[in-house]
Amino acid sequence: MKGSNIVKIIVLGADGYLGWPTTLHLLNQGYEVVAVDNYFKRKIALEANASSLFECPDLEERRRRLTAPAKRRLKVVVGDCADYHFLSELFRVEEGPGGGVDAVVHYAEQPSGPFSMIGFDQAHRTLLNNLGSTHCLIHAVLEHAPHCHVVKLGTMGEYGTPNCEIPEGWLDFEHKGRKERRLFPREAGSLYHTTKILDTDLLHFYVRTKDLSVTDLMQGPVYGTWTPQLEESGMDTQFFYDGVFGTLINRFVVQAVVGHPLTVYGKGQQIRGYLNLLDTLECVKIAIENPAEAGELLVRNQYTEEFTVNEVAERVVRAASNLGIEVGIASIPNPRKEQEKHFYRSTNQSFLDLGLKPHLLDDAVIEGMIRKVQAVKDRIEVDRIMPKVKW
Ligand code: USQ
Repeated sequence: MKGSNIVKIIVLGADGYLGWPTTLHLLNQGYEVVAVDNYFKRKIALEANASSLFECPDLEERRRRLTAPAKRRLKVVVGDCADYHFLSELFRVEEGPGGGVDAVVHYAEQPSGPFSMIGFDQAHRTLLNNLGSTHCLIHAVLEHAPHCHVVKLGTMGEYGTPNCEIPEGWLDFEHKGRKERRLFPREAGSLYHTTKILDTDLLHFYVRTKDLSVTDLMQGPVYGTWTPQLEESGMDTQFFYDGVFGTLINRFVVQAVVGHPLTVYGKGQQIRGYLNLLDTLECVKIAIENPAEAGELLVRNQYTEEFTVNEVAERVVRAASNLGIEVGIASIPNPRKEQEKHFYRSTNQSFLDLGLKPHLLDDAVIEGMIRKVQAVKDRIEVDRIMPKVKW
């Protein structure tokens, strides 16, 4: 369904760092939202001796604390998206006779590269959960809501770091005198990132054979703690800083607050495309409101700025210093197998063309994050900072 006709959106993985702010953002836009989660991430975080820096009640409690009208338009369902009977029943009920599910946002995946590389058990659960939830979703949509637009969170890490420019999903090429268009070759750096490649292939197969409508979002590492709706609700989103679930900028901010030298892995010349949490929410909304056609796989690159790890470290050091915190930078042996010095060029033109106004990583943004983290400094467990998973 196009643009303003959209009414009901299901968010899978609504308990997470992105899922809850996305839910609030969509409610704020006037949509009805069905927020689904089985708290898998909370469970595996505990296994990995990690937990959110900010206290976060579960989804049912967060819904209870919301005020109308958002509360009225939010339904919370607890269940496992890799369980077909659960997901199929959810779509059957929500599709109902009176109104359909217009879009589903699929975040219900194990999101950590390091977790997926701990050992067989973690790798296998990542594979089963991520591919399982995507496969169940595809069939639940086909069975009960075939018109429903699937907005799937992928990762820029699917592309890896090729020695040529990364397009938005598709590569037009000529081989032995004939022209063809295929998905850009992908090569990931962890088992988790590889499951995202496999997800894309699975979705593409059902796009070709069953006319599924899919937008695959190639997202870079996200940073940030603040959205207007989080502030208004008086509740934070989950925020990790440990070596397994924490991502670069969020980790560096926490490290600065406790005066831990910023953990640059290896040479620190690894380049990634980063984005503010605020821009994730806006990109997902734009993707929902500009859906793929039936039988189309739309791929959009979702980041706003490219940095080396060293550049991020220097910015965090500077912002911390503005607040009177002096912190150093430590280059530590890279726990990951990844290219540390490489060519990197990509494009995020499709979201810019659709009106995205990026929130860039300036001193004020980092300072705001530092202040927010300072308020819960006592909760930071310093022994969670150094990376312990190696591959
Ligand atoms: N890095 C450091 N020091 C640290 C942490 C990370 O130098 O303390 C480096 C890493 O080696 C890597 C870069 O920073 O080169 C980014 O690492 P990250 O941990 O922030 O991001 P990554 O493991 O790639 O995964 C995160 C999310 C994942 C998402 C992905 C987008 O956990 O869910 O898919 O970002 S992307 O990186 O574009 O694939």
